[in-house]
Amino acid sequence: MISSQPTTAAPHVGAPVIAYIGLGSNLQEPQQQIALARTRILDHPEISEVAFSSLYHSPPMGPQDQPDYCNAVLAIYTLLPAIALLDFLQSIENQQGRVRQAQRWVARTLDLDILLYADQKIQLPRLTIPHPGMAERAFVLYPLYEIAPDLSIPELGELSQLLNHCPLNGLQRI
Ligand code: ROI
Repeated sequence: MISSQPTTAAPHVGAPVIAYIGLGSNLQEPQQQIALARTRILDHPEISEVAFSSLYHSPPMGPQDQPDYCNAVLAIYTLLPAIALLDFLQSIENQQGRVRQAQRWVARTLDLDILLYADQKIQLPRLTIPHPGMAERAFVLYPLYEIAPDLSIPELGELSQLLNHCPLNGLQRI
């Protein structure tokens, strides 16, 4: 029998969640890479901007034989599940010429990291949230504090407390 009723349920549409994205670049006009990435992220129909930090200049963490970085943090509202957000951010990294190398911690045109996704803890092969190592990274904590000073981070506690234990390590607001 042919039914006129739809046979599939409407997709579940959840409430938007807030997510924080760390942006970093140290190749090919880093400030422009960051600005372009912000525009591309906000072009997505299921993402809207909550806040964007200043740009920061930071010496490389890790191997020192690479240029200094430009860093920033973007807060968004999104309807995308965390993994779909990750896929989208990686597609932007690829569009902007990111070359994935076997060696870790090398120079890159663009790095987009999901730092926080709502107040969730996520442990998947491709994605760990909160972003591992964020508590030790001045180039993440200070821009994050600029746009969300009252933030409390799952497992890690108050952002303001984390800052107290994180030296600037040469970080400078541009
Ligand atoms: N160092 C700085 N200063 N900023 C970064 O965004 C950054 N990203 C990285 C490593 C190589 C760890 N160092 C960095 O992935």
